[in-house]
Amino acid sequence: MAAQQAAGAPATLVAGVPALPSPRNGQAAPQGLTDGGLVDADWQPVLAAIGAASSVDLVCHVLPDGDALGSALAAGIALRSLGVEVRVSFGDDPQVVPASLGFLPGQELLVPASAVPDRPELLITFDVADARRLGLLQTKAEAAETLVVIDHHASNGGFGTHLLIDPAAPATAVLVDELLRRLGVPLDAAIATCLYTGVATDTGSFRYSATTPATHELASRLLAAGVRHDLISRRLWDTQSFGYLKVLAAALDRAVLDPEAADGLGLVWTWVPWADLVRHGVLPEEIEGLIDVVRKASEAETTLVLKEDPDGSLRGSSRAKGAVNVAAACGALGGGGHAYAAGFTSHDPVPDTVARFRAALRAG
Ligand SMILES: [Mn+2]
Repeated sequence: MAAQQAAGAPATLVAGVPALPSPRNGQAAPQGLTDGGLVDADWQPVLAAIGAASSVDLVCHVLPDGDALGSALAAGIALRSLGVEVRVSFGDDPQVVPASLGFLPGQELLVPASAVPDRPELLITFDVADARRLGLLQTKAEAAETLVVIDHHASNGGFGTHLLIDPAAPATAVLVDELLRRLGVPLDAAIATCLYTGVATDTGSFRYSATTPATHELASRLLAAGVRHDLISRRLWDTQSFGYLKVLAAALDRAVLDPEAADGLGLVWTWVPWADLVRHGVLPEEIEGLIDVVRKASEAETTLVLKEDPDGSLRGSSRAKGAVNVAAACGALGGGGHAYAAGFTSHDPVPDTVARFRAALRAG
């Protein structure tokens, strides 16, 4: 769900929530199949490309969350079952699967970015809103003969040869479910675990507004396929190191409430210095959910958490509750994402970054 952009991102590439490059052809969605509006004509060339490929590379964004990695692994397990040679990868070095996602099946398919061919025959990206979010794999993806983009970020400007982008979908995993249905691959417990992790992650356990009856219908099918939703939930949301609690405590102590930001709707913000992570032995991916505590403040429509990286740059994550579009504000700072969850990278000091974010909120 986090949508931080690659370091050094120019401010012009992602501008708010642009119109999509027409993946829908103006036709109605098949009733009950998906949350959104992709139609047969969107899927057909992708199914044909998969059918014709001798190997497929499945890639998600750097610092993967449950939707990104769950989607890529689900597709990997499914394509493997069809006898397709598959590699799953993401462009971090070192490539580290977050501890909270350690239970995901299919990780034997993971290869380092260096093992992805320089010019892949068919490469599919999952949950990647912007080619720069491919990290080390950006160049290889852009050199692919066929580059399929499967995503649900409204800010996705479309960077592939085939776009399966549906901003109405609550998770990329929902689109992968549709892909597998069209490929004729039945849900098994392993695939369902990956997809459930994606949907549960991006809907905040089916709480966020993008959750629809179709989302619950999918959850029903996933549970019927053997998903242990109780264990997944505990791993995703209810398991943290003691060090994390100390980092959280410091971040909450540092939090500032600005009731006048965003047209008087209020902003709560805080930051996490890299030194806090070092001191308490906490990895950067462990604090991705910290914002969910900060954003509970009833006085604030908007939440901003700045997380310092070792090089001093700040990864900004922002959330809104419905009245403010943080994708637009983060877009103004060179990032992007969803209206209610977006991010950016800043190379300015904390006070300057907060001031720029505040100004972007005010500009709407
Ligand atoms: Mn997602």
